[in-house]
Amino acid sequence: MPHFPNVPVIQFEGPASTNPFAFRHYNASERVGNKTMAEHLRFAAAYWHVMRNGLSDPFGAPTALMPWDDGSDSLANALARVPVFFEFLEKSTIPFYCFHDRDIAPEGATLAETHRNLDKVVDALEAQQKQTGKKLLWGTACLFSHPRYSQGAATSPSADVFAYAASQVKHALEATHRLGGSGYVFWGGREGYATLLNTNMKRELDHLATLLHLAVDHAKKIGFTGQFLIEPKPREPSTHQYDSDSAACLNFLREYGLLEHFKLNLETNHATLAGHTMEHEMEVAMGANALGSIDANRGDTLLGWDTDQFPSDLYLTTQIMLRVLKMGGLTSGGLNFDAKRRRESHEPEDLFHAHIGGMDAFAFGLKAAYRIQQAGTLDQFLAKRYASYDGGIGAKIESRATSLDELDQYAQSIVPPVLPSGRQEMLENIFNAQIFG
Ligand code: XUL
Ligand code: CO
Repeated sequence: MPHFPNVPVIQFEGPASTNPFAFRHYNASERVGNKTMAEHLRFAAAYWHVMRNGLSDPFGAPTALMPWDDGSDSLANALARVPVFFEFLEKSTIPFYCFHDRDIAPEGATLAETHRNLDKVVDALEAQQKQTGKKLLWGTACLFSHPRYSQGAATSPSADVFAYAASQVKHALEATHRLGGSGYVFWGGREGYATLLNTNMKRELDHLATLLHLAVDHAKKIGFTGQFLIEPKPREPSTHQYDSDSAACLNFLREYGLLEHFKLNLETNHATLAGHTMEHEMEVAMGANALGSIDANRGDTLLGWDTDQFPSDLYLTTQIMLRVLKMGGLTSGGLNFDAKRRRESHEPEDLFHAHIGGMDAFAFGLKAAYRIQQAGTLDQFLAKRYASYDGGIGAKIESRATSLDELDQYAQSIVPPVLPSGRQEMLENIFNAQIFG
């Protein structure tokens, strides 16, 4: 019996379609350059939002209607959710998914029972993957919901809590490996502090690095060759989170000898919480060859928290896809809809409207970004703007083959520099012209 009886498998009908259950831009097999849209975009659905997010907020109860869910935390209920999720993946045509261990399987009375619960649900996921061809983009461990993690997981002041977190990571990593996941994510929602009065920051950072090293070691041991990822976010739920933005994460990875093992999973709303644009965060990660994957959502400029809204801003999706194209594609990463419906959009079919909108917004962004790349005007402008470094004194500066003495002499010998315009508005017009199509 279908769980979304009124929803068909979503098809591409083109920009003129008025069917709310159709794509206007996302046409999986359509080629953009040398790849299909499906290959470029690698969409993933988040198990936690699709199956577990009741849409409560700090002031109100859950509103989401989930007729398939008995509301209990039983293993049977967890197993019953699995086919519902795969029906959602089939009908939305989303090829990948992501999960936290605790989204898919409940805590047991003991840690051993918790791990057994996970194994049973992983059996069910494995069977569904085989049947449907859907794939796991990445797995992760939820090290932030349970009260034992209220003071941190890897950064807890308690070594026993660290051991609990490590045990969870071991099993979540093994589950990810079994399901053929392309990656494994660490997001440290509680890896930070509320006050420095009770915090030994240096020790906590050392411990966080230790957990990541242990995970890398264990991956080698079990033969998991997927990509490890860190997901930056500056705050919420902690007042200050150590993995606050791309630059902070890169510095941390470098300092602890982890950069060769990790890339970043960048989330749009986390970038804005950090006071950056998503484009900025992407540029920082790309500069270190460390952009691994994307959690595709957006924030709300009127609200200062993580609203996790579905991406619908075409300017933003174009900016993101321009950089994905520039780096040559997402390789093992994807565009994971770490996004939830508004609390008012509580009916099951809203799950589809939300994902259709996000997929179309990114397909549009891909096409616009490709037009911008093909036109080459922005790249040419950039190349010309920095051309003084291509030869002469500029090339010496770039290769550090000069000295302050030489530059002093040089500067005194030339006509004082006159700068051409930065042409921001003209460049914005060029960008917009390609968005108009
Ligand atoms: C929370 C968030 C997480 C991570 C995975 O803001 O983004 O869902 O993506 O733990
Ligand atoms: Co996320």
